[in-house]
Amino acid sequence: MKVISVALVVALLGLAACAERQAQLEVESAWARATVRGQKTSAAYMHLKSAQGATLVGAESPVARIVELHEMRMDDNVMRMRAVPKLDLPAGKTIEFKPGGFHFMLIDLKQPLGKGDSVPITLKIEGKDNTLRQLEVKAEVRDQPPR
Ligand SMILES: [Cu+2]
Repeated sequence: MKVISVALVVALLGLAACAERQAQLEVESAWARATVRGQKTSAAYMHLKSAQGATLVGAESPVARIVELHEMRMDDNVMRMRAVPKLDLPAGKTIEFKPGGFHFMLIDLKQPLGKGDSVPITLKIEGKDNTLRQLEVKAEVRDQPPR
């Protein structure tokens, strides 16, 4: 009888760990580009990895009136930027937001972004179970990408 109850506890713990992992999104190297005087837009970058797979459906930040997901891509030898409504984060794959690629466009900044500041960005993540979660990320303000 004792063996069975131990096994049950282990199973329950395993289940809890699994649910936790599903909620989790790994975020690394989050940074936002410092602004110069009068600049009203900037961009933020980070690496995202979802263990179970999820969809990034939006973002917001107290420092900008609007935050959009953008993608830069070459189009007939011209670098173009376009807004993407949402972005799939396949299970276990690192998606890099970086200059020249995906970025969070910070539009209509309410304050200048000074080097060394920390900018909160709230990511809106839709899980495979269709639940919407919010995750706050702190992006370090820098004038160049972290190495
Ligand atoms: Cu952009």
